[in-house]
Amino acid sequence: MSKNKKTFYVTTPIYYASGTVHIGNSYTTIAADTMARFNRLIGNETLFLTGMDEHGQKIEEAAKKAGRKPKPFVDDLALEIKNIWNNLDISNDIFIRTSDSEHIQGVQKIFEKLLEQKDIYLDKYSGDYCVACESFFTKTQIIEEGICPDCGKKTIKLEEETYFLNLKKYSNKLLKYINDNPDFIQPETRKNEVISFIEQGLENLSVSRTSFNWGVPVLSNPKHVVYVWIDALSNYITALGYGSINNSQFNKYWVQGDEVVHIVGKDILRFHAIYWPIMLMALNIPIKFKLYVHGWVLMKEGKMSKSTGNLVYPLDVTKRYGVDALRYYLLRELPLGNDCYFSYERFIEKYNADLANDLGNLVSRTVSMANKYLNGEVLKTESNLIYSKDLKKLANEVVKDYDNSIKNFRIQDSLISLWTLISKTNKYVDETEPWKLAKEEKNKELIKEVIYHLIESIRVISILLSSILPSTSLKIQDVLNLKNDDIKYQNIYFGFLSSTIIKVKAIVLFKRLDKDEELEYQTNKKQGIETMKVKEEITIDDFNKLDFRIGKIIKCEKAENADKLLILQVDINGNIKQIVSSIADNYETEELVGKKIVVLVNLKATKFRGYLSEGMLLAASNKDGQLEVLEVNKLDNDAVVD
Ligand code: ME8
Repeated sequence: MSKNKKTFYVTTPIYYASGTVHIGNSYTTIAADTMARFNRLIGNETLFLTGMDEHGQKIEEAAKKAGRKPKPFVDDLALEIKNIWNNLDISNDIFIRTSDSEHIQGVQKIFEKLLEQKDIYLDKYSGDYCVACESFFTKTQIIEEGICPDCGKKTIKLEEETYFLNLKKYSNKLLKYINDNPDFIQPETRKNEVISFIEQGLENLSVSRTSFNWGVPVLSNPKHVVYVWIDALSNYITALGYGSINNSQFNKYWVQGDEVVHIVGKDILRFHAIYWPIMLMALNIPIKFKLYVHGWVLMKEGKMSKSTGNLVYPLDVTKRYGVDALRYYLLRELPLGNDCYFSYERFIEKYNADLANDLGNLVSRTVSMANKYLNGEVLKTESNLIYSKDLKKLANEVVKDYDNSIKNFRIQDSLISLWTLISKTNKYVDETEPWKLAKEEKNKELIKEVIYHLIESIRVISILLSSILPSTSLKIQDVLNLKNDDIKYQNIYFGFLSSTIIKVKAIVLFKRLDKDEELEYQTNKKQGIETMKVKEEITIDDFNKLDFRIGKIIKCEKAENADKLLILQVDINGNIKQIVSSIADNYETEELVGKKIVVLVNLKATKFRGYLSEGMLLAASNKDGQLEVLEVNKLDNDAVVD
């Protein structure tokens, strides 16, 4: 069968199920999502894998600390993390969990195969182990006795019967592979680190544990569980069906696939650049993948990590500033090969400068000018003005640059390049000064040209934005009323758009933030003080106008034509009032009868779905949609509220 589409398989590391994810881990996932979206956009058959690393001593201990058994503990976390990725617009195709039965079977097959061919053998291990990194250390690697050289936490002494994977046997073959494939590990500095690590001499790796049992049992010797990194690394192929009956995805995306990309942080370089390719060599599977290694998101106190507690959680940021603001910050700030810092101060500065001012302002002023000068109707024109020619030229160059950078995982560079087009387009407005042109009838054609060039540039920008800020891109494309063909990558070249009619009169993509106010909010939040957002102030006279009474519910029934509505008969000191309230999701009818509640009785009567409502009951609700009516327990229904 002939293939006409290139395949692209991209993975994130699978995250430890020891706690929820922070913005550091979110970077890895957002970066992988960006790669996946871009490859889909350019027409590659794309598969995007992420998931959770659920076995091992670290997770067993975390569950124990939470007073729970490991499986329900990781089940809950899996739901939570899937929900977070969903919120961050992560477009993964597969979410693997190492507790999935297909994965477990795959790992067991891998282990037995390596055992059978004697790449794995049984012996004794004695040495240091870091539970936090789930990592063994040889004497030469330990710098300070009892301390993990990677994370600085205490190591434990292990003495166990264990299986070993023969790394030494493959070390020269791996070195040769790395040298023959210069783009296997990127950036270069990481590659050099790996080479020097191998050149110092590899020790064979302990690949099973007997002192706990939360893991994949070794099939032929179940008192051993497979070492968590062997279990975890295998996910990249078990997720494709390796080791199960249906391995068509494995053949398509791996064996015969065109491009396989693993994105990982620098802390897990060794596992991916040494253990994993050696496992593949031993299994006689082509190495196939490229490894992109990124740096860390640091806080001023150091690396953000689950164990130090200096964490920023993604939803805390996105709830206040939007998903695309977080995606933008992380992708824009973390260069390939280096670290970056996160602070709300910098975040707000970048938000205001790049999103609200540059991008937001460009779209909003263009939309309003298109409406004002052309009634929203935009038609293709020639590029007569020198400024128009320049803009067109730059747009086409940026597309090439962007494409080249993102394909090589230089996402920061691709954003920098895209923003040069955004700035240039803003400059184009200043250069052409449409408001001046509009003063004279003779400039009518020029105005048309300027607006067309602005819209066309924004169309190109929106296509490139779709991999990094998917929802902003969609918003722009919707407002510009772009058709399917207008947003295809093959049509990205400047001048493709033939016509459009802008849908709205005005649009604000990113509301400008008041930096001081936001920093105060974040400081208070850190100290546990939530700043209350209150409605417009009222006076005591305003308040006195409201007539609240206590009423006893004497009858309650469901509305016939509206699922959410309940019709209540409320006795207020002998007067019966009918109140219609949308609380049917929260209460059974009989549950409410007899309750004494607070009712606003002087609200103008109105009808809901044909039912007259002569007031309003008071209730409290939370953000999850839970709702509770306010009750009075001691006083009778002749009491007044004041
Ligand atoms: O390592 N900045 O899982 P994990 C940037 N289960 N990236 C960060 C970061 C930070 N502050 N902190 C963590 C594991 N990361 C294993 C992977 S794969 C077969 C098994 C990144 O939850 C980290 O570099 O500790 C890594 O890429 C990812 O989050 C997963 O971290």
